[in-house]
Amino acid sequence: MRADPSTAPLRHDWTLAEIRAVHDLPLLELLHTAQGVHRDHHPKNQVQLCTLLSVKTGACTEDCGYCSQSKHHHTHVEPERLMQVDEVALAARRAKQSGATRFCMGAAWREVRDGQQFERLLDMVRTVKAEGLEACVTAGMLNPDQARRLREAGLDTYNHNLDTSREHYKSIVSTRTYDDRLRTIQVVRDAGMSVCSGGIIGLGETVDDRCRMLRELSQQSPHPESVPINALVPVAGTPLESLPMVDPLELVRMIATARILMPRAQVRLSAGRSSMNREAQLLCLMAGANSIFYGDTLLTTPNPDTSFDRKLIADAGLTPLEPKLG
Ligand code: SAM
Ligand code: DTB
Ligand code: SF4
Repeated sequence: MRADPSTAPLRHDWTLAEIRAVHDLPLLELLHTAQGVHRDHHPKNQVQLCTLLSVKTGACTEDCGYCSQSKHHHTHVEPERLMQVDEVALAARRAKQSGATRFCMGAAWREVRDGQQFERLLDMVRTVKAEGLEACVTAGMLNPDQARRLREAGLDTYNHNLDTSREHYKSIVSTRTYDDRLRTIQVVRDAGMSVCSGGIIGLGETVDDRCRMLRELSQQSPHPESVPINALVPVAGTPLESLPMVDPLELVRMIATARILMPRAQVRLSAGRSSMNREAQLLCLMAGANSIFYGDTLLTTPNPDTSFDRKLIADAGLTPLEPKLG
């Protein structure tokens, strides 16, 4: 009799060569394997709708080469102060009415600082939780006390991406280190929140860099509960503005490999859908993606509009994950 795959032990010791071998499988073979793992661990034909809101936009002191919100780059983004809690409450209510079950708030900070703004962020978390939504925040580095207070406010998940391999990271960001990222992820884990950590492809990295990033994530024990895979949205005025668009099939490979390495994680098809056709997006879902961002903008860049996504979901016979009652 076949052992129950959903309770089988997970691996944390994938080698680079093994990951690369999975990643480079013939595409149909890779898709078949990834879809098998997906069905063993997740409901079939389901997609979670997540809403993103930039609660504090721009003027970030970090110099992430891809980001529209760094004060080191001159982009279309006009800095905005931290939003008011009632504005966030309204956005969360709308998100829930439109069918989203997860609400992700982004703040363009290098790190969270104690004080009035942090108190307001905690209130935002309480408001989102009061709507019965999963709540996720991404706001830069955290110390253990801040992580504990976010957890106590009801925060489910903190997002902090590794973005790329340790080796390539230095060419993308100079104002913080890979170890800074790993430290915050550990602080989130120690506070008892779920970890959302993934990366971006299309930053001029090699395929080995992509596989190294997946090795880094899959070595964590437990695996991150949530793994967002972004394709670079090139933003005019950033150092990476002229990089070529990612071939959507490379995103499919990345999602499939993440699915196989981290069978229970929620793998999230994140930035980059605006430049992909429906068929490529469906291949990403076939490869094991659990969710999409739903709403006309991501943080500062466009996302497919909701009518496009509703039609995609209907035509593919997908079921959005049900909002919790109450
Ligand atoms: N300041 C916080 C931090 O450092 O984690 C959070 C905000 S940041 C906008 C969240 C993530 O969005 C980044 O780690 C990156 O992976 C992704 N991201 C940002 N700009 C992007 C772009 N132009 N294209 C694709 N992904 C992007
Ligand atoms: C993640 O990995 N992707 C989301 C979320 N986490 C916060 C953000 C994507 C941002 C895309 C660029 C923008 O809109 O500014
Ligand atoms: Fe700041 Fe986050 Fe953008 Fe980096 S990715 S510049 S830390 S907002």
